[in-house]
Amino acid sequence: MTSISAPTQFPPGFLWGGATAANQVEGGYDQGGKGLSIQDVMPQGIVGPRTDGPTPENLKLTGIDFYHRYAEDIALFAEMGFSVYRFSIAWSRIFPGGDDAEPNEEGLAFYDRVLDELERHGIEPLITLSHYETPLAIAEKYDGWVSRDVIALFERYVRVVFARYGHRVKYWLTFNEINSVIHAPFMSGGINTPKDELTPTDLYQAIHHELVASALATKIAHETDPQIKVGCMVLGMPIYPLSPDPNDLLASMTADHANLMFSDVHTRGEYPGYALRYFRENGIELQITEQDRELLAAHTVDFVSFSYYMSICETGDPARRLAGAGNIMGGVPNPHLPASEWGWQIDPVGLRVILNQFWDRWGKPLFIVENGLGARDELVESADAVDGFTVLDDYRIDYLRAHLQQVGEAIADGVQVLGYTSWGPIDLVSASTAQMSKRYGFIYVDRNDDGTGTLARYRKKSFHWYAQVIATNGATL
Ligand code: BGP
Repeated sequence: MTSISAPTQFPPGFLWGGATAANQVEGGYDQGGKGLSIQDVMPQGIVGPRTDGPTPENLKLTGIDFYHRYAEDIALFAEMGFSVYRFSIAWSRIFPGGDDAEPNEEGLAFYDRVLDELERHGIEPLITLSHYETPLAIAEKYDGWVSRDVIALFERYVRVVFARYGHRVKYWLTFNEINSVIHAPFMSGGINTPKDELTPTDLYQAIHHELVASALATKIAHETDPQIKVGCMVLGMPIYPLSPDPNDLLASMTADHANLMFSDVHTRGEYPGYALRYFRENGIELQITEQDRELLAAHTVDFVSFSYYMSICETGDPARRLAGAGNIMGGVPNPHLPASEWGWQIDPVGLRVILNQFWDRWGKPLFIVENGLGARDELVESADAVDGFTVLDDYRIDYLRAHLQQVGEAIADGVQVLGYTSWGPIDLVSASTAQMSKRYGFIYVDRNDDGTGTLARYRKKSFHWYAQVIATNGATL
């Protein structure tokens, strides 16, 4: 008999680690035969306009030089005891022009080396096929996912990737935060048409193409090896009603539907009724073929993964619907929660809530593949530190501990959670601001917003804390 007050146990084999994206760490934007990706023309992140070509102030062009320092960085992850590392393959390293007839061998060889290094340290890879880094040529020639042709181009890429790595990588994600395309069509969907000129039909047609491509990738993965597990990846964020007014609840439910639709299709294989109603009432007429329907129905995902940073509120009262500062998803600020410097409201309990909701709704294993606190860090000299310098980031430890405790609570609620990869275990270039100063890492990287810095790595206080959490499988939380 187990005691009711027994401390939460993370299950044996729970995967602990961290997550990055190629465009935010690799650099080497023009090396190894890589073509340009949309990130190479986004020097100001999602807030600013794109440029015609790469410009020197774009920090992503050089990133944190993971392209050359991957072995050193993976060794540091291993030192923390990572059992999983989530990273993305830059599509434009494999198909530099987007629609090339043949893949770029140098690009493929780079990820062979990364996988070799992970294998040496016994770290399980978790690969994102597309993390906000559509080849620029696909954005410019095809308007990104608006064009049905992009499904075939993605298929070409995915077939090459599974043929090459499918035998050694068990966990895969298709599109990073697929639902974010609603808010950031260029970054998320490679859609070149400016957001305010994009018709709702084109936007949802692009979404439909991504959903079909995701099902196709799942099919190819399972054909490659039935042991492979494929997950969808959504930006997870509880949307609370601002008050008990039923109209606020209705507004939050409706806003939530816009996000839930993506995993509903991924897990159930068809569009839910509320989505069909939304299409009807907004004059959205989608081209959906019989083959599309069959693919969606037959190739649902094995698990659902999501990022979790914050929650927001919604209200049915337009006068109270203010924009959330620095929050790409909009919404109304919650008066009960503190916020990070960038306006992201900190809500550990919301993570337990969303884990329960997702588990109840889909009954699929869940994987938290991003979570963390973006903060400004100060590197200080320390005689005790192995590197001579460190960051005393108790604020980050507090944030992560509070969130992980809620993961433990959700596990105690009966939710099946496969693992947890914190976002940016090593400082990297921020997606929203395109700067270095919004840091998430356990490892500090000496690089500044103006591009200066030695790129040297330093263990922060949180590095040792996370190592301890992993070593005890969460018992020290
Ligand atoms: C998610 C993205 C990541 C990452 C993270 C933190 O939306 O999947 O790529 O960057 O958010 O965001 P930011 O870097 O803007 O703080």
